[in-house]
Amino acid sequence: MKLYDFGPAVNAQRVRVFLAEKGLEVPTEQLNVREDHQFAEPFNSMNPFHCVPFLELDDGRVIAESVSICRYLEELHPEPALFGATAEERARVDMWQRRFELDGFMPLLHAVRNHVPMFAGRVVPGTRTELPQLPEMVSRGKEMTEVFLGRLEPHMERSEFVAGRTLSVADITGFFALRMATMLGMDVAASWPSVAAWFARVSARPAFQV
Ligand SMILES: N[C@@H](CCC(=O)N[C@@H](CS)C(=O)NCC(=O)O)C(=O)O
Repeated sequence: MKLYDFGPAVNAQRVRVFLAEKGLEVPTEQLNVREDHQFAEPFNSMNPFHCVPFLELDDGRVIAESVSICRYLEELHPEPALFGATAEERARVDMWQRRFELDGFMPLLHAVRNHVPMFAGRVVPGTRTELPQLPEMVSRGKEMTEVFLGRLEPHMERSEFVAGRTLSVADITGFFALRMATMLGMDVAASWPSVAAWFARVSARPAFQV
C-alpha cells in the first residue's frame, strides 16, 4: 500500500498522527495539492475527491477520507485500539469523533478556507472555483464551534480524553479542530478551560508533533 500525503495538509496530518500513535509506518508519497498535482494523471483518476490523504492498496484500489483510512489501518493493526476496544467504547468514540468532525472541524475548516488568502478560488476542497470567500462563513464557523465547545466543556471537566480514559481517533480530530480555532483567534482557555487543558495534554504527546 501507499499513502498519498502532503506535509502542511490538515487532513493528511490526521492520518500521520494516527500512524504515529499506532507505531505504524506506511510507504508514503508527497502530493503537492497547493500546486494542483492532484489534478494531474494518474492522481486525477485515482481519487475523484482530488484531495489528500488517500491510500492506494496493492491491487490499485483507493481509500480516500482520513478517518476511513484510519479505520482500515485499525482493522489490520487492532492494537492499540484507537476506535475503541468494546462495543460501548466503539460507539462512544464514534459519537465524539462525529460530533467533533461535524460541529467543530467542518465549520472551522470552512472558516479557514473563507479567511486565509491562500484559499481564494479554493473554498471547496478539491476544486478550483470562482465562488468568493465569504466573511460570514468565518463568523458562522466560529459561532457554531462556540456552541459545540459549550457542550464539550462540562464533559471534559471529568474526562481525561474525549471518549474516556484512553486516547482515540476522536482526540485526533479534536486536536486539529482546536488548532484551527486557535489559528482563527478563538480564545479557548478563556471560555472553555477544561477543553484547553485537554488540548494542552494531547498537544504535548510526541505523535502530535506534526
Ligand atoms: N474529508 C476529507 C477532506 C480532505 C481534504 O479536504 N484535503 C485537503 C487538504 S487538508 C486537500 O487535499 N485539498 C486539496 C484542494 O483543495 O485542492 C478527509 O478527511 O480526508
